[in-house]
Amino acid sequence: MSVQRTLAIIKPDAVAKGVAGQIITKIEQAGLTILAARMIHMSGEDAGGFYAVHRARPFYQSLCEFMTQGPCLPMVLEGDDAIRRWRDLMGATDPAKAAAGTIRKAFASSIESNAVHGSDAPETAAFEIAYFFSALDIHAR
Ligand code: IDP
Ligand code: MG
Repeated sequence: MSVQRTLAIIKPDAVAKGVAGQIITKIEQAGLTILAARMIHMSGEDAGGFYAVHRARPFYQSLCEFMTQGPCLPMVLEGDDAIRRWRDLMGATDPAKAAAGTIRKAFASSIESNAVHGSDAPETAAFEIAYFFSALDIHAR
C-alpha cells in the first residue's frame, strides 16, 4: 500500500468531553503522522457543505446541528494505507457495534455523537482535506 493522506476530525462531543488529547495519543501511537491541525467552530453552512454527500439521508439536518454544537479539531493524517488504518482505529459508526480498543468504543456516546470522522476513500480524502486546509497549512515531512 502506498502512502496516503486522510482527513480526521475530533468531533465536538469528544472536544467537549476533554478527550482530544487521548485521541491524538492513539493516532501517534498508531504511527500516523499529523501533518496539519486546527480548531474550528463550524457554522451550519460549513457543516452542510462538508456533509453534502449525506444531504438526502434522514439524519443530515441533525448531523449538521451536532457538528456545529461546539469546536472541533480537523487534522490531516499521513501514513502507509492511512485511510483504512485511521478508519480501523476509529471503529464502526455505531459505537454499539465498534470493536474493543477502537476510539468510538471508548469515547462515542451514540451513532451520531461518535467522537471522530475519517475519510472513506482517496477521492473523499482529497475533497475533505481541501475543505479545511490550504497547501501552506500542511507540513509534509
Ligand atoms: P462514518 O462517519 O463512519 O463514515 P457515515 O455513514 O459516513 O459514517 O455517516 C456520517 C456521520 O453521520 C456519522 O459519523 C454519524 O455522526 C452520523 N450518522 C450516521 N448514521 C447515522 C444515523 O443512522 N443516525 C444519526 N446519525 C448518523
Ligand atoms: Mg463517512
